Amino acid sequence: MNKSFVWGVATSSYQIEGAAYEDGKGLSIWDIYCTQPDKIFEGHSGDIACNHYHLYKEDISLMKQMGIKAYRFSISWPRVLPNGVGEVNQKGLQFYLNLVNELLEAGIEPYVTLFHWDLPYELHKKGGWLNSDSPKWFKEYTKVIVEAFGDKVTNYITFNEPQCFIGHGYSGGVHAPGLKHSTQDLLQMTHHILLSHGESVKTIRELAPYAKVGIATTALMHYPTSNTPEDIESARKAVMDEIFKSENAWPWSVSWWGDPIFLGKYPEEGLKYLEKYMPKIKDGDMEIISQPLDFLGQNIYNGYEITTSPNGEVEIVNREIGHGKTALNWPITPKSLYWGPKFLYERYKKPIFITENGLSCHDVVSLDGKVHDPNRIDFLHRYLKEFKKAGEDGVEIAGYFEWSFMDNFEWHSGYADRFGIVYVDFTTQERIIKDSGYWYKTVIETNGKNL
Ligand code: IFM
Repeated sequence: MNKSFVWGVATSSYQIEGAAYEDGKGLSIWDIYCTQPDKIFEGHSGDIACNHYHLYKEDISLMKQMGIKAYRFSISWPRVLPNGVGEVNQKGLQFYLNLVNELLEAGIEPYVTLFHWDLPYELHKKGGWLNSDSPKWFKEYTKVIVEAFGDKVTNYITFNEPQCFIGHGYSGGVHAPGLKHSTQDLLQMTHHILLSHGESVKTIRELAPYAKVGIATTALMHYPTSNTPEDIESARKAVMDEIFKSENAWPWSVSWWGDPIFLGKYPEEGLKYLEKYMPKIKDGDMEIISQPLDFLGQNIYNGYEITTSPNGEVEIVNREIGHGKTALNWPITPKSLYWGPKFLYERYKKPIFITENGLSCHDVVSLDGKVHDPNRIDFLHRYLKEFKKAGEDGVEIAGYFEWSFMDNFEWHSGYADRFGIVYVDFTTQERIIKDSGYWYKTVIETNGKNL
């Protein structure tokens, strides 16, 4: 990896902070959703989570011990603005200032994600992303944060995985706020979110011209079965275009979000199917949305192997019998970390950060008091090798944020799934660095030479 390659870990506010009802924090849609019966595994919630709100100093000290250079965390919008707009909750804001100060003191660079799904409930009541004021709300929130941080924070990510909070939260109904909207509504929300992103970027540029700004998108990252030009083209199409053919799958597409942002237009392949449901796009909207960015953050977990059928069609290859899976039954497909960045770099020509990658394992504390997670080490090693290779083959790879720093609240699976490289005992809040955490330390120390 080159010298400036950023080695980090990632988390998000609702998944780790806890203190859901403390110090003047307002409610988020996740606070409300978790109180509803049968939504979350065994009725879990993020009320306490990893109690990071109170234990952040200890957590940062662990990061330092592990040699971590950068920490990607998100801000709970309602902790800072309990009503989403208007009066600022100074205690909430102070928490993030303390966090940033502590990180800087430890020599760890903060990467701030502005939105990782915990929308203020008060804004939800006003229609949330369907409300045409939502870009103004997000702009105001961005301003509060960027003014407070000043030059202490030089890296911002506007949204985390719009695919997922729209796809699960407003289309599939399995994440907060648990709704199933029509395609028209979903496309309207999408447009407002894209405008919110653009307004936020403009605000960051005005107030913090020194800052680097990006977004973190996600998608299945498919890879070709062979290196023939046909198979590579089929895999590229499978990532960028084919998804529009499956009904209701479009929110999960990377190009539906990436093209407006990086190319200033919705993708033609998608419009073929969605044009008839599209909201009105006002003059100037696409300019706001396509503010130049410094990088693309991509969260990558897996994809399908793709081949080309005899008549030239894109074809998914069945997974081999007994293929590797994570504890969440997600397939293990390291090549996604080679081809995903490659396809994205070719299309958008921006340095790529992997803003999330990792897995859930059945981790336990062994008799020796340690947490042995060889499967996670093997997974990370295989994926990182592929990402490194993408860099060697010409992709500008800027950094890698392992998901996640510590075990946390995995949305509708509650605490049943453990994604951390640090183990959390959710009864005592004790933390134990897993074997993978020690392994990651050696990767960072050698700047990836040992991969
Ligand atoms: O935990 C989530 C995270 O919040 C968003 N990306 C995927 C992770 C694992 O499911």
